[in-house]
Amino acid sequence: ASGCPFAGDTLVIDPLVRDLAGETERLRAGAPITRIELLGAPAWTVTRHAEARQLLTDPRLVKDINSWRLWQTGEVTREWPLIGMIDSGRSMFTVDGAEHRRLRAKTAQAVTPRRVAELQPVIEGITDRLLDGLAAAGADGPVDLKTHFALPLPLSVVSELMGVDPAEHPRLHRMYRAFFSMLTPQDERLAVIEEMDVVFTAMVREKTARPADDLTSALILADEGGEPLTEEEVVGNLKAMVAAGHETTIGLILNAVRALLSHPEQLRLVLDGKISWETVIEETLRWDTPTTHLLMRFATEDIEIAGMVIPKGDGVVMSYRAIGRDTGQHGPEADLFDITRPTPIRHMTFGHGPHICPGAALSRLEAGIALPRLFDRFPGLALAVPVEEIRNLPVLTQNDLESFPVLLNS
Ligand code: HEM
Ligand code: PLO
Repeated sequence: ASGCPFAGDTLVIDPLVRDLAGETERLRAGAPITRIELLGAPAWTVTRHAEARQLLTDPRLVKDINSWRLWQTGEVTREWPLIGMIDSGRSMFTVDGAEHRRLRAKTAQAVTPRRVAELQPVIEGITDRLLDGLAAAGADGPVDLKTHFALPLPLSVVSELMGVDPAEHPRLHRMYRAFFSMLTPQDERLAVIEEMDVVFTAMVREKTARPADDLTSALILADEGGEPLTEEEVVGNLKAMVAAGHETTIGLILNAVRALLSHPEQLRLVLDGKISWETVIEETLRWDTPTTHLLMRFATEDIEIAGMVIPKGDGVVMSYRAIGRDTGQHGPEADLFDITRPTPIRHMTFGHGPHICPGAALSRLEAGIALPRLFDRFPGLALAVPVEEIRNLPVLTQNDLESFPVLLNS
């Protein structure tokens, strides 16, 4: 009631994301491993680079929800609003060890930097088509860069990769919006989760009947050492790829545009060719991470770290936003956006260890095409509202902007 987000030493994470900057500051000011509360569920969060690096390769931390004490005791159930982030079916996102390698191998091979480079002409084509649409929509005034550019681009690219019919895009977008928003009533969210399973299972069955030249068909046909993936596993991987491909790269593109438009002297350096787009992308990834909090891992034993103990059965979150601004890793100016920083940018925004993001090369390629083409086409691009008015959606785990009004020819 006092408005103080701390209850004892527990930082209560605001599901409505009303003050992301303040929350990140409080996490950075706290211990490397901090006690948090996620919609009533207590957990730990990791806020520093070194500790995250260590824990992300610790086999005593696992993704299987059955290792969570609060799940075993029934204190957390399917009624908990964040349940879909954890109890999402069998896929590379929810298993560990040898099973994880089996589930992930085929996907990982398909998205190596070399393989995704083959998508370059496809991404360029999608980008240019979207820029035409953006120009038309923004001819006479402000236009939403999210709706017309940052959102459809990654969804179209991941759909091309996985073989998802573009006719499904409006429906997929509606489902993800409801899935991620913490304002969605839980019965509706559970219905949407069910609907996603129906939609993606139908897609997998269609590809099983008529394999095509896409990664979903390759996953169906894969023979992982004599043990092909089950239908549930293919559906799980497809769900993970589409959700992750759609939900994160939007943030990378919008956050880069936001950072540049609110640091015009740095934008100048980029447009004059003095600093590369690659540097812009890496600094954006570090400073304004698409993933705020990654849920969740569970301790299968007591784990001693940073002078404390994570008890067996407890849940552990990775607060990638705070991790990206760790002064221990990035220096005293870690909370400044600075593409001229003297030290190399070694961030952990794609994770680390066995679950490290398989889509990293793809999202870098997308942003590396989208950003220069956007500024090439609209050199006078400007925010249509003061930067403080660009707000986050009520999405606890993702750094998800409500909208992004711009003027194309200011
Ligand atoms: C996992 C970040 C784009 C697919 C992850 C993780 C992070 C991440 C932090 C989890 C690390 C952990 O376990 O703690 C990002 C960011 C992106 C991005 C910041 C864009 C800027 C993509 C794209 C795809 C993708 C484009 C698909 C095409 C996945 C999948 C996983 C994953 C399938 C689960 C991997 C596993 O658990 O083995 N990503 N990602 N991501 N990402 Fe990405
Ligand atoms: C989204 C709901 C799907 O049905 C299952 C799923 C798998 C992968 C998850 C994704 C969900 C949410 C967004 C995640 C993605 C992996 C990477 C991505 C967490 C739970 C990030 C980093 O935001």
